[in-house]
Amino acid sequence: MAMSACEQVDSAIVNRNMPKSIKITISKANLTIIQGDITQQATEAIVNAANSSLMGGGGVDKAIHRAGGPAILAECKQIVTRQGPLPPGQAVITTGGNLKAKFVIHTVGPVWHGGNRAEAEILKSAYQQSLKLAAENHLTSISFPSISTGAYGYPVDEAAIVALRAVASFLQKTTSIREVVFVLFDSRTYDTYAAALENLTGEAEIG
Ligand code: AR6
Repeated sequence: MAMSACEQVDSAIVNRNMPKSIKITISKANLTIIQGDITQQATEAIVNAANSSLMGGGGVDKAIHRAGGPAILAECKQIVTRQGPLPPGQAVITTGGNLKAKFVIHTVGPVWHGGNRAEAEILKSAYQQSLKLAAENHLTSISFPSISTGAYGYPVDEAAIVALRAVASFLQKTTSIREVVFVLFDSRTYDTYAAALENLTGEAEIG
């Protein structure tokens, strides 16, 4: 009895310290989910869950501008001067400044209003426009945070399904992109994406 209690304690410690990740293959690309901080990612681009002003904010937006330095905001200002505020569901690209990632792709997810204001379409578009922009710039790897599920209030379980489906359907087409990583900040968000990914891989479309 004492022995098995000990083993349980050991395995609990191992599980707590184990890096969490799941990787699947879709067409020619890997899709990975991990728990972590997106500012530390070394993919060619990382995606920022920005707001339409592109002037920074809280959450992942704040973390990216802080880690990447002022060159990112300088380019965002030029973009807004040129084309105005960025509508939800659209994406633009800037330098990554001091980040490991060479580029930041800024997109704006929907604010959650209950689900009847085209939130799912806008969220899908935010992912797909970001991927399209990456492909147009001949990039091969990109990391995403969980867009809209922080300050914008989108329920994580619903957002995870939209996000994974949007990426999976993009990767099924011909594209330069070979690696997509979802970098999920907290364990509840990671676990929700892990469950959604397991459900989706059970479906023929991305098996
Ligand atoms: N790495 C990865 N994910 C992160 C990080 C990080 N360093 N920091 C936070 N997250 P949010 P939204 C997670 O609020 O809901 C901003 O003020 C966070 O835990 O950043 O799209 C913008 O300027 C959550 O799971 O973005 C906009 O005004 C996820 O990133 C507004 O918030 C998204 O949370 C956008 O809201």
